[in-house]
Amino acid sequence: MARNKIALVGAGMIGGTLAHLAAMKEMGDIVLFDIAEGMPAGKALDLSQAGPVEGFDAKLKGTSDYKDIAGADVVIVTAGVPRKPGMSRDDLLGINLKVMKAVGEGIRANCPDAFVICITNPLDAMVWALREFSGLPHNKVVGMAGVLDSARFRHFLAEEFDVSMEDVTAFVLGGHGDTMVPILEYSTVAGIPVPDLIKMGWSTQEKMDAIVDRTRKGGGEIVALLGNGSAFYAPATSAIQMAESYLKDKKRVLPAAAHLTGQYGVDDLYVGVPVVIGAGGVERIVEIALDEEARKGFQVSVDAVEELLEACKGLDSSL
Ligand code: TXD
Repeated sequence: MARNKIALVGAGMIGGTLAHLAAMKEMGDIVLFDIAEGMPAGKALDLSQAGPVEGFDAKLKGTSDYKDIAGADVVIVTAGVPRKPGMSRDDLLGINLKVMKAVGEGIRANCPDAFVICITNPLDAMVWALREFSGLPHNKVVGMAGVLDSARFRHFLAEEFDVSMEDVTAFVLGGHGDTMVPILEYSTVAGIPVPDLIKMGWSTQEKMDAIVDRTRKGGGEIVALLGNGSAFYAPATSAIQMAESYLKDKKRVLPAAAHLTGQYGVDDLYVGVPVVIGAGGVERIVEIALDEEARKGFQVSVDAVEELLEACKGLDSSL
């Protein structure tokens, strides 16, 4: 059986880390695509030279030609520019929208059967636009944010409870970062819900509130520390988990920005919800009953995504 092919569109900090992880896990042959001259080829060559030491067999290629992503099974998109001082939200939106258009057309022409994971910010709007420009079925295009947000939440909870990260599960809904809605009732340590752990005296509501707040601002905390750029290790590993679930038909239940068609009262919008990812792409959307507080929090996310989409439609008349 031929190896899988993984195309990474955007070979920057996350793209390079994705390539490293995918190679180490022998997920398939890897194409690093970027508009930056030489850089993707340099990363591909550097990573190839790690192969003999690590003992992985994966062909890596750097390119600026969309033809090289032909036949990719998975495409992970990080292409775009970060917000720079003096740049308005709409400036950023306009630039990254154009990037999504080029990437979407590249995917449509070269690998229309791929499973596509978008990471570029502002995530919930960019994944929607990428789906529109690529024309792929909605179940084959998802956004990565929830796995990262819940990983941050799980890390902080495991620290607070002083237990293994492996035994902590977290349930998050909604948009990336600020508008994330953690559901404590469904977040557990070895199956014990967080509210029960509070009753058991393991922590307090105040500490949980502080952890939720820190999780929401998790991206900003890292940006401030790095001083130049944003998080890349955890975002990359989160997207790899989603790609593996598709390639191995694992049917993992993971939070992702998925296209809703009435679930949670939302129609034709990408919002973060738990989904089942298997060989069919997004095979199922997990819809739970929300209490009043969660519903309100979720609505804030939905409103924020809708507002961004309106801005996108104003910037590109084909949307
Ligand atoms: O949870 C999440 N979704 C996120 C999202 C968590 C962290 C970071 N998040 C976003 O991912 C971040 O705001 C960015 O929009 C992306 C990628 O982050 P990264 O840190 O990898 O950014 P880089 O290092 O700037 O890489 C982006 C690359 C860079 O090499 C550019 O040359 C390239 O994108 N680029 C392009 N590639 C292909 N095609 C086009 N048009 C293009 N334009 C820029």
